[in-house]
Amino acid sequence: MPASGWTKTLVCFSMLIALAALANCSRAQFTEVEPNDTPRQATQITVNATVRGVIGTAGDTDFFAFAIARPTVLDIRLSAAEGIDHGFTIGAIDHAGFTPLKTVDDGRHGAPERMCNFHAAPGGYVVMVRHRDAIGAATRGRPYHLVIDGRPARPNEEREPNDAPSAANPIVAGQEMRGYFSPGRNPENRRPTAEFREEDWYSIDVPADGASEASLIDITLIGAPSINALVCLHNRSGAVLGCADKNGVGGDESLMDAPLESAGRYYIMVAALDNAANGNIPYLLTVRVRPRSR
Ligand SMILES: [Ca+2]
Ligand SMILES: [Ca+2]
Ligand SMILES: [Ca+2]
Ligand SMILES: [Ca+2]
Repeated sequence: MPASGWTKTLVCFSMLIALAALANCSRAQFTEVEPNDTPRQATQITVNATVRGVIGTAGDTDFFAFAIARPTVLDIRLSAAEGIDHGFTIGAIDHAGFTPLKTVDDGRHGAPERMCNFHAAPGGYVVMVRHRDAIGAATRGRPYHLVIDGRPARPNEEREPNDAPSAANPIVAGQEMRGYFSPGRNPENRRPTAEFREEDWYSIDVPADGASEASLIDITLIGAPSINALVCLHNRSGAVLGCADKNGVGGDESLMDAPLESAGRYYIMVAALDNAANGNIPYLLTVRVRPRSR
């Protein structure tokens, strides 16, 4: 091959390497700085970053802080650390201190953790990585990677955390709402009938209808692969008016022709059975309200 041909080949090869490097380096790279054992000591990072940390001692906790300038949906992934049962908590931080907002701890020893759609308003945030049980000398020094990606919020998608009626996402009749079964369990849910169940709560306001004193509601949930979904309708005081759980893993659910007692606020709760998670494919929730025919 003539010299110019070699030159072109080298240039092309260099460009390919540069493109590959660019793809690998699209996230900022950080390494934890110990001591980072309290929110005030947190290692400063950014969104769209990979952070390398180490579970260094039996009681090690690692805090990472970042700022959000505009509403952002965070996809937070914690890699497996061999032999270690770890998890993370994301919370807000301001002059008043650290306020935990969501804890993710689905897997046990050697399992990764993920929450795909934490909705962050502008402000300061901290992610805390810690392990569930005291680690021995054999597992000290095991590294992990924390990856935090951000994207703009889309219309008609759930806003986590939405784990109780008081944090329900408003839903409008006829609109299709997109949500995720992610994470698979909620360690903060201590209700005896649903202990550790990760729940997504939605609220709908049914207006008074001059032509009809009561209405019917139809709820349809297009499920997600690997998930056995459950959907329930609650009234304003929390009583269950009905649930749909007719189909198994990957199936859809629907609650049709459910009579509403009166105008006012109602709640819809979506959950996965068996603490299963799917952070890749969303479910789709649609609610319709219509007058009861006389
Ligand atoms: Ca630490
Ligand atoms: Ca875990
Ligand atoms: Ca969810
Ligand atoms: Ca939720």
